[in-house]
Amino acid sequence: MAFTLPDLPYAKDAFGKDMSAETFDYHHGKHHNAYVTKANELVGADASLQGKSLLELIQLSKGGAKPGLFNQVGQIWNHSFFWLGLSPETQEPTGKLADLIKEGFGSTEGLVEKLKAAAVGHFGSGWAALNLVNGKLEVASYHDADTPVAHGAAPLFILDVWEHAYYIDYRNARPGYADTILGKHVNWAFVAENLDGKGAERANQPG
Ligand code: MN3
Repeated sequence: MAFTLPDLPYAKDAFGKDMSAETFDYHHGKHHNAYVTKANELVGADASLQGKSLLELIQLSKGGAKPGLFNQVGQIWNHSFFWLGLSPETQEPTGKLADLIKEGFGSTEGLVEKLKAAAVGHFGSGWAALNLVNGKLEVASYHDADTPVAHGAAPLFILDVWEHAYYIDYRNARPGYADTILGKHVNWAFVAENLDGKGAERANQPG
């Protein structure tokens, strides 16, 4: 079975100028799709990889074991999870998530500032992330195709900080992109759902 490009969970014009339809055309339709196509080529050429899920392929290719494959499967998972973590409408964290945010960062604004610092301070291509580690929220960043699921973290949210994520709408201004998306478009309901530790599975695909 081949991996597929997951549908976006909203219309591609739902974010207006904050993340334009043109950005989705390129970022989802071309970049994300290219990772799917290349992963399928690599799996198709190696019988030992067939029938394995996305998460299984990430596990067996990580840490330099199969870097070419890791880049593709890591990026399929990262992008699938990234799209799920965005909301066209502005939300507020509630319940247990709100309590954990207060405990770890003082306020939602405090958490957003830490995520923004991780996004803006990350040199080059990669991802800023919010993970659940030993029952606490933790901000992290990852280079290139690296992914929280390769490090045993329970992922709650990730933000793409590759230039292709913002260049159409924000040109070179990564801080403006991070401000807008983190301040207005985090799907906090999805983040809260992932407190069950099953976030990794939500962007998985069977092999
Ligand atoms: Mn991307």
